[in-house]
Amino acid sequence: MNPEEFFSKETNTWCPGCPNFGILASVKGALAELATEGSISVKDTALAAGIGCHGKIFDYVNLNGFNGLHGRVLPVCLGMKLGNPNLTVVGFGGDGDTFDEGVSHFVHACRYNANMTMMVHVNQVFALTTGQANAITEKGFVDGSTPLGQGEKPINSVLLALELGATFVARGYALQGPHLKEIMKRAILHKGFSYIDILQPCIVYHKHSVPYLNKNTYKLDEAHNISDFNQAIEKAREWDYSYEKDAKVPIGVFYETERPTFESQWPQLKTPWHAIDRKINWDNITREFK
Ligand SMILES: Cc1ncc(C[n+]2csc(CCOP(=O)(O)OP(=O)(O)O)c2C)c(N)n1
Ligand code: SF4
Repeated sequence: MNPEEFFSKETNTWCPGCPNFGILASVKGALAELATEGSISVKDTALAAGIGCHGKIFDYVNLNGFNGLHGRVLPVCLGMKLGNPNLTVVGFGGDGDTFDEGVSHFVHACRYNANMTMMVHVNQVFALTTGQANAITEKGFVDGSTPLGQGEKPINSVLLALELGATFVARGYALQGPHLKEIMKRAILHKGFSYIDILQPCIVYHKHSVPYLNKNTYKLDEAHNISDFNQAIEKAREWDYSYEKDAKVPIGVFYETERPTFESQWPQLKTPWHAIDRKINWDNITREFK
């Protein structure tokens, strides 16, 4: 299958050169390769996205799904998964979307371990609303809403996912497309909740991160044992999402483990109730609203 089979006719309104284009190309490539290998069925793959620059990806990948409210990607993904556990479900969130408005959903998604993938575009600002500081913005960042500088330390989102019990935790870089595509494939194939922290520097409102990330990212290799939780924590602590020190920024898979998925523990889902052909009389149901 060719990645361009996911081409959509929607006009792309991302800024020219935005690293979101790298994420888009990687997603299309990953889905096309998984479909070609027979690991996923395109008709049984569903996307969800939040609101923000990242959320526009929903319009640019020609697949079924649901573009929900700001911060509510994960409840939408879980709803789709419980509605039809056979679906391959992939969510796209912004870092504001996921770690400000929707942070409680993230906490519980990591705990629940439903079999789905969450990809977060980490650009360290609320980009669509013109670059305000969010939960991953570094301390000291100055913009129109924080003229005296952001006062709080950023959340270390990889560390948070690990501590909360996500069973697949990785970080990719939008400007390292082929590497990101491989991470995406592994995340989608993982049985359980997969989290990918995608560094996606906004070249308008957070452009200082581009040279820093280009210089400081490095790929985790075989020396890193992905089944060793303590090693994963150690790697996650190498970079705290700030720019004061010349810290190394690991990208790749930090951790992968197995535990029962949320849906496998629901007795209601043992019979394929989602496939039951229910006899619904729409006239009766909707009569009072007519
Ligand atoms: C509940 C709610 N609060 C606020 C907004 C306004 N809003 C729309 S997009 C956005 C910023 C999105 O930032 P982020 O999630 O980091 O995504 P990015 O634009 O950076 O990709 C905000 C605050 C909204 N649409 N809904
Ligand atoms: S504002 Fe930033 S994140 Fe949004 S499209 Fe432009 S470069 Fe990309």
